[in-house]
Amino acid sequence: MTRTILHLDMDAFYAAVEQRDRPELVGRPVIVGADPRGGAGRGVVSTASYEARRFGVGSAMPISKAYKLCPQGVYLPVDMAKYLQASEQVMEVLRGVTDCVEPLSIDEAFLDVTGSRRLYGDGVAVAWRLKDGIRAATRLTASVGVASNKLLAKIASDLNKPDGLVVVPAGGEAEFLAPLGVRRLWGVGPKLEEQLFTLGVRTIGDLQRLDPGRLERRLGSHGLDLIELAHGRDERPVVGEPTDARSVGQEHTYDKDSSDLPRLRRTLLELSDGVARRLRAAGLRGRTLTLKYRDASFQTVTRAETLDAPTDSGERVFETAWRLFERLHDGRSVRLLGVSASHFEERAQRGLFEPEPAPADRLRDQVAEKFGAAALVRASLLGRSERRHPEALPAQRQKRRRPGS
Ligand code: TTP
Ligand code: MG
Repeated sequence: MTRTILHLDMDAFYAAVEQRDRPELVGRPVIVGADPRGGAGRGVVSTASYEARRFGVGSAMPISKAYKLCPQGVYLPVDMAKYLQASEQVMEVLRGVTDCVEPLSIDEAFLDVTGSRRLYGDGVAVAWRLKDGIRAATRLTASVGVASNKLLAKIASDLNKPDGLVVVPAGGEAEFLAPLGVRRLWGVGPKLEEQLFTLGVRTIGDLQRLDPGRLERRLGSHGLDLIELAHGRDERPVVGEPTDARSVGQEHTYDKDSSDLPRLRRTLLELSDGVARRLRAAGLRGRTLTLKYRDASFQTVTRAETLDAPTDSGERVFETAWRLFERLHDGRSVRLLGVSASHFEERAQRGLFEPEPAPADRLRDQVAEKFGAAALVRASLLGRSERRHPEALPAQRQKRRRPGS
């Protein structure tokens, strides 16, 4: 079956984040990297906005040279924490359409969306979904290439930057590549490009027409690989991130940092329920529960507690998460909360005298299975008006009985 591979790359990433956060910089040449010190600065350019690129400024250029080309530019230091946060949000959007996401750097990734077609439509539909999702989450633009393999997807994403979307029709790979320069191909740097020039090869089309034997004599087996690529043949798989089988977790990033205690508590309740539901679905119980807490200054702390008996109960997970939270929280604004469970035991090992899942948990699973997780919301997660109509609640929260109390 033809695969559908996407390559997504953010536009002028560091500079775009800076322009987003300082609207007065929109439309101006912005250069992120070292301090130019009036032309005497050391270090190199990390990236330049598209406005600055018109002056010839680009990544990896000495900052002194950039200053010569564009003295009127706005020069900014690298603010890594900010770019990492945006990167994390982008990758979260990508993981929303498939588990098969292979990040290549802070601002780009491959996705294999072959299996997402039924849910989200063809590659183009998924590409739009990602671009829109990224814009909504980060107010940044991304360029996407859609193709049948990695080589073509990556070339395509670069062809219509910024805010591009380029599709390579399946079966049209060689034709698509033919007019492009050989430097576009994987592994062709300035040296190899020079060697190919001496053979009269400038475009990928020239390479397609070259006698393979001749190229093999010149470049060895690498020559044959090159011809494969020139025809648009590339079987490399997208290597998804290993799903961490050692823990089951869920986290939530607030759109706006929050110090609203009832809201933070509701989030923890929701996360705890989600984690417990996933444990039960996998037939696992976790002995260690971990809380992840990130404040507005991007400081992240995790705190864990090991229980005397492993659990898959939403109540237990929440009790523990809340206890850990109360010990940490001092009224700061919170950016992200996460709950995870680890140190698993399989449910089959449930001891003779250990309790079955609480009836409320069992009912929650049945409803979630039938209507989706969102159908089932705890009373304390609902707003007032909803609470006045309890018939809308498929399951009522059971009064908590603490063991031993
Ligand atoms: P790129 O994706 O190569 O560049 P870009 O996103 O700035 O611009 P575009 O993709 O639209 O052409 O790199 C992503 C970020 O990585 C970039 O914003 C800054 C950083 N970077 C460096 O710090 N040094 C470098 O030499 C390069 C190439 C990138
Ligand atoms: Mg980029």
